[in-house]
Amino acid sequence: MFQIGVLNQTCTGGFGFRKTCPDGWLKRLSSCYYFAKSSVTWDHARSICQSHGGDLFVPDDSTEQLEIWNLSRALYLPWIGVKLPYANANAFYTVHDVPVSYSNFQYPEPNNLHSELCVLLYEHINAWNNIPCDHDRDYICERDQIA
Ligand SMILES: [Ca+2]
Ligand SMILES: [Ca+2]
Repeated sequence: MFQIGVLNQTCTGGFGFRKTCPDGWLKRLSSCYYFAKSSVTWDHARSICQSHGGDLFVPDDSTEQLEIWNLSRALYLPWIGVKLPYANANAFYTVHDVPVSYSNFQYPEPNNLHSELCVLLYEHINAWNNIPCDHDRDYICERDQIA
């Protein structure tokens, strides 16, 4: 049930040295991204990304954050691969099981750390919000480019 993304791109490879992305994925920076207009829970979104060779999108720095946020604004509050490991934990973790090295919350977020464990992108500002993981939202996947 991988749904058609809001963005599409024909990836042109063929020169050997040039890395590319699978159909439907957008090549940007050093990754491939999939913008999914599909309202699902955080866990469900993650499993879909994983089943297609990636994981939920992890913004690693302000450059990646801004670029992908700008491209995602047709989505509804998309999930990203950042989560509190348990209620009231003292750090958010990426889906790669490391504490985030880059964070983009803006005051008063992150709030409600006992019940809002999963993170998404706002549409109207370039910032993160944490909300309950069982809400249905769109999502963004990220995967490695293909050699
Ligand atoms: Ca990334
Ligand atoms: Ca929040």
